Amino acid sequence: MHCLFMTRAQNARRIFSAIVILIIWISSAAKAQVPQRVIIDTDPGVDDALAILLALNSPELKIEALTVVPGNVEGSQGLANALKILSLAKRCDIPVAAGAQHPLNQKLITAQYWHGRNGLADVELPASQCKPDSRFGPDLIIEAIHKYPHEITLIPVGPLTNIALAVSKDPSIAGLVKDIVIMGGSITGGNVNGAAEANI
Ligand SMILES: [Ca+2]
Repeated sequence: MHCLFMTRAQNARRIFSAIVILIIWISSAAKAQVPQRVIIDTDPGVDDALAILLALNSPELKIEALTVVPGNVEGSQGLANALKILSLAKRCDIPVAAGAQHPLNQKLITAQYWHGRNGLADVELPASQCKPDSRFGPDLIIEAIHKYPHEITLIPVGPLTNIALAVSKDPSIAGLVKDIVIMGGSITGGNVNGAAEANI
């Protein structure tokens, strides 16, 4: 989640950071001959939308699923956005699953003030041809990690609620996941207060 006091400069840095993190990771993944299996856990969000489109166009990655978490927008809006993004890219073959509908221990604070009412800068994408997967996002994460042990890299680019739920339900996945690449934290100060970053 973003805070109400995040400046445009902070948000620009955040978007830039998201893209840089993915580019650095994709660059390392590119050294591998086989596309890396990834699950993107997301709260789209303009920045996440760009990150998803970048990942979709990266032959180094095989996106096994998108799982949606509330953050920049509510879960239902995030799910609609994720579906529209995949539909736009003609990738309805990738499962998209709704996850948690609220944070575990606090009230949801969204960021439509920055990302627009629909979370995508109020750009109206065409209606989605993709349908949501019926599974609960954290269950899908657990299922995929057991299906491909030591092969799945998790890429949470929103609050970590779905990851927390998945690990709580099945702690064994912690030893079976290949890697986790998080957009969160900061080395220069927070965007919620002087020290705290929203996703963390
Ligand atoms: Ca995000």
